Amino acid sequence: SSESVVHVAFLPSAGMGHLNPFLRIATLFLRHGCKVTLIIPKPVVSLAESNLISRFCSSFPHQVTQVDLNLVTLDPTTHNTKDPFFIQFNTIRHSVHLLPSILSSLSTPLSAFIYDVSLLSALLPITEKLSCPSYMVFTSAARMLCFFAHLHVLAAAANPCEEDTHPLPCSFIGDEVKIPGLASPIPRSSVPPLILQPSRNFFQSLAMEGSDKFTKPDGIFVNTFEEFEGETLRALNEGKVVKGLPPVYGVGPLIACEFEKVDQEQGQEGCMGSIWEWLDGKSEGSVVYVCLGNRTETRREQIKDMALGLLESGYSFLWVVKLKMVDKEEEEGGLEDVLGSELMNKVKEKGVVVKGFVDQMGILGHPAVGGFVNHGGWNSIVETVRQGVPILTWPQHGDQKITSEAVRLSGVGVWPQEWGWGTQELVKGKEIADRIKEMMGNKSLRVKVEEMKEAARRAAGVGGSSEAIIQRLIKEWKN
Ligand code: BUP
Repeated sequence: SSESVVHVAFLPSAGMGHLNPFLRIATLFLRHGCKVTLIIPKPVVSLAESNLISRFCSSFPHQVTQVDLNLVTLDPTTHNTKDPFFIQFNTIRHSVHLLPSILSSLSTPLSAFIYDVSLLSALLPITEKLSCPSYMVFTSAARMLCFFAHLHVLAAAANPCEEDTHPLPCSFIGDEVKIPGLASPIPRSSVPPLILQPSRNFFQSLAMEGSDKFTKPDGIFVNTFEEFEGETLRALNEGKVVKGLPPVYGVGPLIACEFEKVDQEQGQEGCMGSIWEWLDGKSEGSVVYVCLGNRTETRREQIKDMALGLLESGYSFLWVVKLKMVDKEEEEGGLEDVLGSELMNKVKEKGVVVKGFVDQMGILGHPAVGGFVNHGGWNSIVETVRQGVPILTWPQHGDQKITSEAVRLSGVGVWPQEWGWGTQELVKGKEIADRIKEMMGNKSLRVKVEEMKEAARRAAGVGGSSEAIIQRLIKEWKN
């Protein structure tokens, strides 16, 4: 009945790039009075994630219930990956048999179940038996969704009578991948390197196993919006990319919520106070913000040229450096060891270097910030668009070239394609300086970015496209 409470359960996977959009979507439902059960696979990989989960739960004490999914222990040799976040995906996939009893013990019946894309094929036997609809969150660009959903079509076309329905993807991806409904094809060089790797790995299996199952959820949430990825969203929703896809809901731009604000005095996040002070002293649009993601460690060989490039650009900079993939392992004093004291002193004169987790949305919203050098992490891209800051993308791995294509196609940033993958090729300081100057000084780019910022503000605002989708779903679930 219309009186009943709408109760939504969320099951995220691992990494801030997955957790952030999840909690932000959950918040959209909370704002409309829904009750939320957050199922957390335990133990959690990074400190940033566990901090965020606690802040989320304590911000909505009456609406959110946290339930633990205690992960099974797997033989480490079975993972087929060394990436701690992928190991977590795999472990969650092997623990989903514990879900039905968790879900059936919830005190109010579920209206909807929302889960992470990395769990799709493992969860199907369970979601098919649920008495409520289930939805998938796709944590990258709509363009990337097209690529994944189309993969199995390519594989089938290349191997019509093949017994093996998951042949090695590299054998059927040619010079470019043409996706029906999209004007520009995806070049082979943009395909995630793990997909093209000749030996079977975890990411490949995940992609191939999931690809033909994108039709199964009752809907797919994506952090994007009409003005940003309109052609792509239309192609998906008009059945051009793959027949039988459920509605693809562009609920973006997803932006940082109140609960994400970190206590400035606390732990590794305590650096924010001095960052605000430093930024406040800089003139409008004069600072380059650099952050190559939360889960990519920058190679030591690249760090030095990065420092040289930033110094040569002449701009002040705020540089978030990651020397370790998982923040719990980050050690003291690492950067000075890499740069040496002379270069380190120059860096300190012109910029601020941070190792911890920063309030990225806040930084992007500070008037002093005039450009963002980013790895192409999709959440970061959308946040940057919302804050109206020009982007220079430097893809490191995974989906980041395809997201960089989306950046370029929408006109909100530059992508020096010749730089290749950051985890494979080194870029010289001079190159970095030139491209930073190009981004910071480009007037027409700034105009485009302003337009997109306005569109993003409307999409996320009262009466915008994002709210309309949430309201429509809540209404559907009540009937
Ligand atoms: Br680092 C960092 N503060 O210091 P992406 C990240 N973030 O708020 P990912 C901070 O984490 P992959 C920091 O705003 C974004 O919402 C950032 O997600 C936030 O990339 C999120 O941008 C990071 O999608 O890599 O997770 O680094 O794309 O490989 O998952």
